[in-house]
Amino acid sequence: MFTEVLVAVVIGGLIFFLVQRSRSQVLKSEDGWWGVGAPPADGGEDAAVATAVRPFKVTTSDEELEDLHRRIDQTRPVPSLEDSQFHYGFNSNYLKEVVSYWRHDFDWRRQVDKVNRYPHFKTNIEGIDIHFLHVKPEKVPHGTAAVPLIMVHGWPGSFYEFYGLIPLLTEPSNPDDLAFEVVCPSLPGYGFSEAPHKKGFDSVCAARVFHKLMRRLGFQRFYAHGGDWGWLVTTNMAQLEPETVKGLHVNFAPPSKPGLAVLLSIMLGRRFPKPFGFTDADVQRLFPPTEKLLVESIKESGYMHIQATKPDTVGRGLNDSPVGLAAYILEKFSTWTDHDFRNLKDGGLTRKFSLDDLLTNVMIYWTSGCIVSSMRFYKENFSRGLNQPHSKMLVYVPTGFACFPNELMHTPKLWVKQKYRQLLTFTAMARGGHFAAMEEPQLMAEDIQNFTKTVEKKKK
Ligand SMILES: *[C@@H]1O[C@H](CO)[C@@H](O)[C@H](O)[C@H]1NC(C)=O
Ligand SMILES: CC(=O)N[C@H]1CO[C@H](CO)[C@@H](O)[C@@H]1O
Repeated sequence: MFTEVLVAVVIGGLIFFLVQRSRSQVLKSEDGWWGVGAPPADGGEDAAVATAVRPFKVTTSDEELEDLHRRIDQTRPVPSLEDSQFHYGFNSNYLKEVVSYWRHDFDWRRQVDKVNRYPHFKTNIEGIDIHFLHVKPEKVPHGTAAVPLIMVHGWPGSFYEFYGLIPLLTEPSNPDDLAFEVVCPSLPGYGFSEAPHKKGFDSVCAARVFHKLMRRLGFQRFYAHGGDWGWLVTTNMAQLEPETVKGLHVNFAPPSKPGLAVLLSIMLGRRFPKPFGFTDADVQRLFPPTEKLLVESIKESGYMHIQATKPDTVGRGLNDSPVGLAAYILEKFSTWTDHDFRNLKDGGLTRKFSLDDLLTNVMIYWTSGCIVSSMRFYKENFSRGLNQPHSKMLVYVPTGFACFPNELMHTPKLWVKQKYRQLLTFTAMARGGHFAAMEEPQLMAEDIQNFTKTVEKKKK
């Protein structure tokens, strides 16, 4: 009897110790330098100059537009196969229509004005210029303060994906809603953020750089939102400084290191959905016929293999050809919004987005010449293997998950909870795909409101 009690006490103590230890685990990272050459010696440059936050505006010129038009005019069309729709990639016949719109109707100067609607800035961190938007609410409800929120995009998106969402958060129409103060950076190597000049800039580096950005702007604690790579970067932010991130809201979360519960649910969940909390929709989405699952993932992951291995080769072609670049980027906006769009002649592109918005995102890649550096982020992430400290580490920051039905990889609540141990809200959304912030800004804004209110209430 005594030994049993002793054993129980020892085991209990051990579990308590392990749980406590993991809860206080913080991801470690060391400062980096991504500028050209060696970092400046101490006292070289004036620190105030080096860390200044400078206003920035997107600009264009006649030369830029003439160059673009010349290259578009010289494209060499390829007839698409009969009845191939979007199954062989971006349909060439439809591409002709998109490009004709781009060449003759799309007004980049007008779009530049729209992009400049919000205040842009740049500041140098770890040797590279980081571009970001900083949007403050015009008024905050009496007796409250604006809620700081960083929003991080992914590939092949940009800060522009958030243009529909930002005003809903900064100027909410419902008087009971919180007013957010939004910081929206470009990932290094994306859009107007400078590309790292050295190897090794991964999601943890991006997370560290964005923490430095938020500190420089004077935020002690803030919320974070992300999808696609933005999911991993904001997750790493929560792991680096759990005290600083008040709440984490994501709409993408593929399991990085499936634990026992996830593995069991994969093996048994189809026959016994209840114990795993699987809904009918979960079962349908998680367990298509095995062959279909395999074929689908091979069909749709080729881009990832290229970008994670030889981004600089194919990237050069895209950087020289606006038409090639548009096809490469916009194919994703079609298929990742709805896989069934591959059956349509026009890829369903304008069912959810306007050509003006889609081409503005393409122009951000084109004018900044960032496609190669944007693709390299895959290489830095995958070449060092999947078993990184951050993929094993759990997240204890309050988390909200928006589960969109057409997301690339479906993650049921159980799976999200395995990683995010304080999952406060999990919303099964009525509609929307991978670019949810751009496709369904209203739903996303509502969910961010609901989640943030839940966190704020809990604190009181
Ligand atoms: C947010 O909360 C409100 C009130 O509880 C609810 O009606 C609405 O459906 C929620 N919206 C989302 C997107 O979660
Ligand atoms: C080096 C690195 O950070 N690798 C990560 C890339 O992303 C996956 C998740 O998609 C992680 O599991 C890896 O650890």
